[in-house]
Amino acid sequence: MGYPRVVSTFDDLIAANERVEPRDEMPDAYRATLVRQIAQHAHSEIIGMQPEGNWLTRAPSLRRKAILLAKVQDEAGHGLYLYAAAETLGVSRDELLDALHAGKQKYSSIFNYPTLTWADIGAIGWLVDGAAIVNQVPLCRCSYGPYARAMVRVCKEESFHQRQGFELLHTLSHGTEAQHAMAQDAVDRWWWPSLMMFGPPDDASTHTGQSMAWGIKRFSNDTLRQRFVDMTVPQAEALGLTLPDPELRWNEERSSWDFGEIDFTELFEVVKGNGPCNAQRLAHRVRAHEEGAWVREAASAYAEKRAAREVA
Ligand code: FAQ
Repeated sequence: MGYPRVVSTFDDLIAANERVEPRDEMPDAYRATLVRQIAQHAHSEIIGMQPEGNWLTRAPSLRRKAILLAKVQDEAGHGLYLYAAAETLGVSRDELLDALHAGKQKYSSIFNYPTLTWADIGAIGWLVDGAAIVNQVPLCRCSYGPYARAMVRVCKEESFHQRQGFELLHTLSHGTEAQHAMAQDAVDRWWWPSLMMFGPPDDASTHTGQSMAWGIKRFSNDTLRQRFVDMTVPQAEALGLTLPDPELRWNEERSSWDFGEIDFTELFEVVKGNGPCNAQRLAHRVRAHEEGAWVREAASAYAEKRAAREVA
């Protein structure tokens, strides 16, 4: 930071709402919580390339293909910023990837659903990136410096992604009857899983209390979920699409939208590995990693050669 800090112990930094930096002392549990959350977040970004990657070769125009390619590349970049942020906590990228591949670390439930039609690409941009923004904007103020700074850039790119999803769905929704139906079907399938991205309800969330006390999370899962619903309902109207919840109602008293009950057993099943695509996503990820071994070896050999040349 550009100014000298007047407080230095971990508790002082948290109480003063200052950033904790990699060389600061921090409790083991704080470090472990951050590694868990940042690793899960990084894994989500790279596993999240698969559902959309599925449509790269079948995008309906060159313009749409170029946009989708750029978006999928952005997700890879987000993964890299996040692995780099996790590495400042003393874990290596190899360790984190091994944990993902062995099923010991999680990634977001949302990426275990299939992308059945082109409209799913719009629904992911609009709903999944929309939910990601609501969840991640407060993380730009997370107490851990490297995570917070990574989030600033990620959020800028996510907001671009969300708008491309909205624009894609808007085009379909105002196209032919079949295109409108395809857009509606995608929204019907992605709405509830998007609400589940925010995690279990507050009374079943294991980490929220401690994470909020440490300034890692700034809002609870339910607060952010409600914020997402409030933001999305008017957008659905602008799109000319219906959200698949007959209980959605404006609540004057709360100045918020009431919504129907979420089937959290589905979230817990998907998180346990029983979603529609869990096995496929992980197997693909492991295969891609193994097939990329030669690239990592070549990059290391090149780096060694350059370092030796510099010494000489
Ligand atoms: N999926 O006590 P809590 C993206 C787990 S956006 C899987 O409430 P916490 C962009 C949780 O880990 C998606 N697991 O946990 C993109 C914990 O398990 P553990 C990624 C879930 O951490 C768009 C247990 O349940 N975003 O990638 C989920 O306080 C398009 C108890 O839950 C982030 O990761 C779930 N949905 O709150 C990319 C954001 N929910 O570890 C490509 C950062 C909960 O004890 C294409 N993460 N669990 O075994 C967070 O904000 C938090 O970690 C929450 C969960 C809010 C996700």
